[in-house]
Amino acid sequence: MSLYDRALSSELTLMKPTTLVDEFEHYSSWRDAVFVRIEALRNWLAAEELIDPDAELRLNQLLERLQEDTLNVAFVAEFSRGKSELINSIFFSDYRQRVLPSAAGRTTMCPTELYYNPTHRPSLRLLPIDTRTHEGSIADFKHNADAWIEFPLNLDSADEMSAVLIHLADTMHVDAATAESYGLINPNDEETARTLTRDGGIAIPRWRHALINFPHPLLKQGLVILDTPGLNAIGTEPELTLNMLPSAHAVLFLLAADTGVTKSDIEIWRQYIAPMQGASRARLVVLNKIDGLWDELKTPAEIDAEIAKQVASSAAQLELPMAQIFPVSAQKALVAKVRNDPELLARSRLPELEAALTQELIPCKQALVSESTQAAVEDVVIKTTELLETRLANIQDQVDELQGLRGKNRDVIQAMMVKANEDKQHFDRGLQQFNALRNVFASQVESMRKRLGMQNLRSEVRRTRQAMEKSHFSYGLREAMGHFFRQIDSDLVASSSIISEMRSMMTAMYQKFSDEHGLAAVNPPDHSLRKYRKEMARLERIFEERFNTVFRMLTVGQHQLTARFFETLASKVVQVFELANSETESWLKALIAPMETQIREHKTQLKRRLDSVSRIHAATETLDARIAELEASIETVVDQLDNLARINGHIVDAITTTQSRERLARTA
Ligand SMILES: Nc1nc2c(ncn2[C@@H]2O[C@H](COP(=O)(O)OP(=O)(O)OP(=O)(O)O)[C@@H](O)[C@H]2O)c(=O)[nH]1
Ligand SMILES: [Mg+2]
Repeated sequence: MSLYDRALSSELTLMKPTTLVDEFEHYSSWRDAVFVRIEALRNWLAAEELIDPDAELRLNQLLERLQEDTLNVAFVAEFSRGKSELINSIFFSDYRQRVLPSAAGRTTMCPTELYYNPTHRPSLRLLPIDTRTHEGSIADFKHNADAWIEFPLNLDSADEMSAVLIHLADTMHVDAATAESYGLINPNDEETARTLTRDGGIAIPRWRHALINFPHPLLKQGLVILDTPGLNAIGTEPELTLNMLPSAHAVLFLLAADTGVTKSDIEIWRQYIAPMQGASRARLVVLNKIDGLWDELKTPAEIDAEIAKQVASSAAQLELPMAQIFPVSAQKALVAKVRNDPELLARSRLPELEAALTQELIPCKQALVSESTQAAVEDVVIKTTELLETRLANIQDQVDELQGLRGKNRDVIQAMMVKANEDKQHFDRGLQQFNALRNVFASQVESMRKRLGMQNLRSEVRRTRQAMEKSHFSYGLREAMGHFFRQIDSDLVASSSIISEMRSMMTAMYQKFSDEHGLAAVNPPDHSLRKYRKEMARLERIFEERFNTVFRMLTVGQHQLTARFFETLASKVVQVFELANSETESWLKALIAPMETQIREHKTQLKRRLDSVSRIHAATETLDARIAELEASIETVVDQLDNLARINGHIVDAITTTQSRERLARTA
C-alpha cells in the first residue's frame, strides 16, 4: 500500500470525501455504464448481422471517445496569486503537505499538466527550454519521448516527491541574445531592460513544459489539471493560448486579496479568459488570500463586510456578477485539511468554491457527453429499425401474395412470375442510375479532396513559410499570413458548396427510390464546415493581435520569433484540417452507406420473391411450406425489433438516470 493509498484510507475514516471527488466518481461510473451498454448494442448488431460499416465505425468512435474522455481544468493568473497552492489544497491535501512548489515570487516556471496514464510509471517529465528553437509544437513533442527529461516519482515518500517537483521552479542564466532567440524577451521592451543583470544576462525558465503522471483518484478518472506560470510565460508560449486554454472545460482565474485587481490581472482576463465563451465551458473567478483580511481586532461581521467589499470591486472591474467570484484562502484551506480542522476549513471558504466547481464542471461535461452520445446512438438505432421494418413489410407482402395463390391455377402463377421479374428488372435499371450518381460523387469527392486534403494544406504552409523567409519587412510577413488565411478560407468555402451539392443530389436519389420502389425515404445527414471557418478566423485574430503587439518592430530576433509563431500556428491549422477531413470522410460514408444497405436489402427481397414464385410454379415446393418458412422469418425480425428497442431503452436509461438524479440534487 503506497503512502498515498494509506493517506486516502485514513482520510476516508476521518472525514467524508469531498463532494468533487464524489461527483467525479459518480460521473465516471455513469460514463462506464453508458459505455457497457453501447458496447452491448454494437455486439448485438454484429451478431445479428445488422451492422453496416458506417454504423460500426460510428459506434466504435463513440466508445473510443467515452474511454479517452478527459476533463480539463486550467488555473490561470498573474504570478504569485496562489494557483499552485489552490491546486494543492483542492486536489492534493490527502498528501498532508505541499505537492506542487508554491512560494513567494515567481515559482511555477513552465506550464504544467497533471494527469494519469496507467501505461507509464508515475513521473515528472520536463521539456528543455531550448526546444523553442526547434521545429514542432508541444503537442508534437509529446509524441517524442526522447525530447523529455524524466524523473520517477516515489509515491511512498511525500518528501522525495516534493524534492523532484521543485524542478518546476528551475531557472537558468543566459545572455540576452539566447533569451531573445527562445522568444522569451523583447529587446524593445522596458521590462526587458529592467530584468537584465549587470553582465547583460537574464534568468529564464529552464523548462518549456512539464508533464506530471500521477495516480490521484481524480486524475485516474480522466481529470487533467493545467497549472500555468504568470503572465510573461503565457504571452510567449503560443500553444497555451492557441490550444490548451481553449480546450479546457473549466478555467479558474485567480486574483489575490493582498494585491487587489492589478493592471496585469485585467490584461490577462481581457486577453485570454473573457473571450472564451460557450455554454460548455465553466469559468470561475477566485479571490484568493482572504486570510490577509482576517484582522484579529475586527469582528467576524466586519471581516465579512471587508471581504464582500473586495468581491464587489473585483466584480466591477472584471464586469462580472458578484456571484461568479469566490473569495477563498487556499493556504488556510490546505492547512485545515492537513490538520483536519473543520472550523478553519469553513473559514477558508474553499468548500463553497469546490461546490461551485463541482456544480458547474461536471454537469456541463456530462450534458455535452450525453448529448453527443444520444445523438449517435439514436441515429444507428433509427436506421436499423427502418431496415428491419422494411424487411418485415417485404416479407409480409410475400406472404400475402403467396396466400393469394391458394387454389389458383398455373396461369395466374405464371403471370405473377412475370410481374416479379419485371419488378426486378425495373429495380436493376434504377440501380444503374444510382451507380451513375456514384461516379459523379467520385469526381466531386476528388475535387473536394484537392481543396480540403492535407497535401494541399502542406504545400500552402510551405509557400507561406518561403514567402515569410523572403520578406524582411513586417508588411511582407503580414501579407504572407493574410494570403495564407484567405486561401484556406476559399478552400473551405469551395468544399462547402461541393458538400451541399452532393447532399441535394442524394436527397433526390432517395426520393426517386422511395417513389418508384417503395424504399424508405431517408433524410441524408447534413454536414457543415462552418465551425472550421470560425476556428480559422479565431486563429487569424490571434495572429493579428500578436502581430500588433509583438511583431510590429522587426528585429532579427523578432523575425525568428515570427517564424516560430507561424510554425505553431501552422501546426494548429493542420490539426483543424485533419479534424475537418476526418469529419467529412465520415459524413461521406454516412451519406452513401444507408442507401447501399437499403438497396442490398431490397434486392435480396426481390430475388427471394421471384425465387418463391418460380419454385411454386415449377412445383418443387408446396405453397404451405413456403408460407410457413416466411412466417418463421417474420418472427425472427419481430424479435430483432423487440431486442433492439430493449437495448436502446437500456442505453437511454443509463444516460438519463443519473442526469435526473443530479437535477434532483440541484433543486433540493
Ligand atoms: N496568505 C496567503 N498566502 C497564500 C495563499 N495562497 C497562496 N499563498 C502564498 O502566495 C505565494 C504564491 O503562491 P503560489 O501558489 O506559488 O502562486 P502561483 O500563482 O502558483 O505563482 P506562480 O507559480 O509564480 O505563477 C506563496 O508564498 C503562497 O504560500 C493564501 O490563501 N493566503
Ligand atoms: Mg505556481
